[in-house]
Amino acid sequence: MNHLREMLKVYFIMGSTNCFKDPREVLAESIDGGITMFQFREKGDGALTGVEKFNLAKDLQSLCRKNQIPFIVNDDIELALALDADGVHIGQEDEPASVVREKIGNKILGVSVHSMEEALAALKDGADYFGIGPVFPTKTKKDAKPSRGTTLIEELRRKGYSTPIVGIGGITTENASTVMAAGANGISVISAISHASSPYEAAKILRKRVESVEKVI
Ligand code: 3NM
Repeated sequence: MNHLREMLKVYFIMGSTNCFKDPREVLAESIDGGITMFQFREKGDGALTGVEKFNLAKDLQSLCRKNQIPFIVNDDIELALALDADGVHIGQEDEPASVVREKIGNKILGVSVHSMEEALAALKDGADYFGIGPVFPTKTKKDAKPSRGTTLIEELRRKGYSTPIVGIGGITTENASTVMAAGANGISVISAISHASSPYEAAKILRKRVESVEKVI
């Protein structure tokens, strides 16, 4: 899936609780700046539910569609199916990846992994890409594990696994290149774009940083 590698380059994740202004505006600006994939992650204190969540997801998906940006849903398989999203991203605490794979057919399936064991299990269950983090300390996810740098990304590459990987957690315009150099195909960020005074500029700089690192995988 070489195409997926391209799509993972600048993977913007957010929901309404991550934004200081209308999420539609934030997403539109980030798309103009050059994000390559989007994940709707409506979580945390004050997160929307029910019809409000559905309507926001629909609006964000339609922005993505207009701009040929893949639209991925975090955790909520029913929402992903109802919207006919391009894919789903799940963590270790969600339904097993094998069950999710059955439900979503050939949609994109991303799985967050934190160890070699989790990575191998996710591969067996049909994951298309791994989210590996937190690479750096993050304040965005309250229950994030301690940051571990790029060790797991490097280990997977050293052992010859070519599965597409995005790093996540505390990634900024300053440190994005480090993650790419370790063997990731892209970076996923929430606050580096959603909290930026200009999501457009932030996305543009992140894209530049990611593309300035020569990829071997
Ligand atoms: N998952 P920011 S860290 C959603 O380690 C998420 O699996 C993580 O937000 C993991 O880019 C994280 O603002 C938060 O640090 C990322």
